[in-house]
Amino acid sequence: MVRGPQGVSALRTVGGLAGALDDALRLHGGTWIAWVGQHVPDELPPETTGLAYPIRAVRLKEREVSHYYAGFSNQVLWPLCHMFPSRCRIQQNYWMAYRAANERFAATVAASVTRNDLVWVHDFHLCLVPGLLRGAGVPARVGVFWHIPFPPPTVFGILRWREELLTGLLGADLLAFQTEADVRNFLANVRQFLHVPVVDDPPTVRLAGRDVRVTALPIGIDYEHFHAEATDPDTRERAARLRHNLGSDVVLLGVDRLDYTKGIVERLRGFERFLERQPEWRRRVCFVQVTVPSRDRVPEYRDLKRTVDEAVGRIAGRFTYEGRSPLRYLYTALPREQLIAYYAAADVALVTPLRDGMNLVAKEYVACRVGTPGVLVLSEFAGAANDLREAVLVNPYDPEALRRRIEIAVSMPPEERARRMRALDRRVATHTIQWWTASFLQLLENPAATLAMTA
Ligand code: GDG
Repeated sequence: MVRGPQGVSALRTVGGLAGALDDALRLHGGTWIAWVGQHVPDELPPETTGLAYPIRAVRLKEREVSHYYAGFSNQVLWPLCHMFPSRCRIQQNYWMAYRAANERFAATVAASVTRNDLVWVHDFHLCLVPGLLRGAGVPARVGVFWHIPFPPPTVFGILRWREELLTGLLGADLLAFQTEADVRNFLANVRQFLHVPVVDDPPTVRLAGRDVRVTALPIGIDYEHFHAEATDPDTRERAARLRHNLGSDVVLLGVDRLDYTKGIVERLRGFERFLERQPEWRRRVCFVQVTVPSRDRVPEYRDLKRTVDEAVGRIAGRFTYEGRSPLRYLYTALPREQLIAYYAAADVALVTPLRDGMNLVAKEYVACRVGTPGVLVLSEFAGAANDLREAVLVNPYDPEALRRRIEIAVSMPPEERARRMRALDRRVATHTIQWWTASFLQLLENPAATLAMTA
């Protein structure tokens, strides 16, 4: 939220988490309880923000935000869950701030809900909230969705607060993860560190007096929106203009928040290797990498920006020929309609994170490309790879594998592109954001329910 001369207004954060919550609230109604910055009133009705639902603000001081959000959330849980334990900055003061912030969130929720409400707790920033709500005797049902990967006990276990975090999560009635592998990892942690009984089918944690249902629920996208936008004549025209301006036969695209988990540096190395080894493609391809600024409070993200800038400069310097570079780098958040025009313009999407809970960019690209089949090159380590098996899968840690997959993608015959894209499209069109939100709410209301395949 930002306060301007006209009052408070909402700025949309770019990223999978905020987008998913926004969609869920628009579809089903409710109140978003959130930290929304300083100097904002406690209650923000839709008329003041332009959003479709009210916001109830949780107040956190600047220092609390820096230790709780930039500290414990982004420099401990984020790297740990993405399997980068050596990037964790494990500090007691971060943990204290995390606990205090979770208490503030829980107190605001407790003051807001009644018996028939459903409380949807979102992500790794709020692990302790379900346990706090249960401890306070809050009568509503509580579900957690965990957007990022959940690591195995060998990795999660390095945290000295592992028992508190797991116990906090188990305050919920429902815990949903992106993939079956995340569910298995979570249950293995519960077995190993809490020594409570766990049932595998359906995955359930048996606590004294109650069960917690644990499930995989892969997040989807608003398929109809992306599909309709991508086929709209204005978008097609914009995409044609982009292609013309890029001036190449084949357009490759990468779209990510600036984050070390997204494998941007590794992807650039793979592309550089492709240009080195395949000189015949140098003047025929253009790789557009869109990178959205992210978490610039965290020093490591500032360092990453420098490393990416250097790689971009090196590749452009080595391979620009007669004023045309095979690499275009955009460090910005594009308006949604422009992003869709890029999806529509790209023959190949390079979605190669080192680790990702799901990755919505992969699904958005598919929804935009079924009419004019493109090729999705997808990391084996993205949650999306579980579902999107017809993509060209790649190990993003291996530059030679990246080079080879780029070569396969740019030379793929049209019939094979179309066959793969049709299969991918069916999967993305089935497990949409509407299916995901409805399934989550259905399971939260009735944990014994079985999921329908479509919303
Ligand atoms: C987290 C998890 C999980 C990107 N650039 C622009 C832009 N975007 C939008 C995309 C997409 C979203 O941001 C990115 O979502 P991802 O899933 O790719 O990645 P994270 O932000 O890391 O999301 C992830 C997700 O939560 C959901 O559960 O899939 O694993 O890490 O929607 O379209 N949007 C606009 N301009 C851009 O330049 N407007």
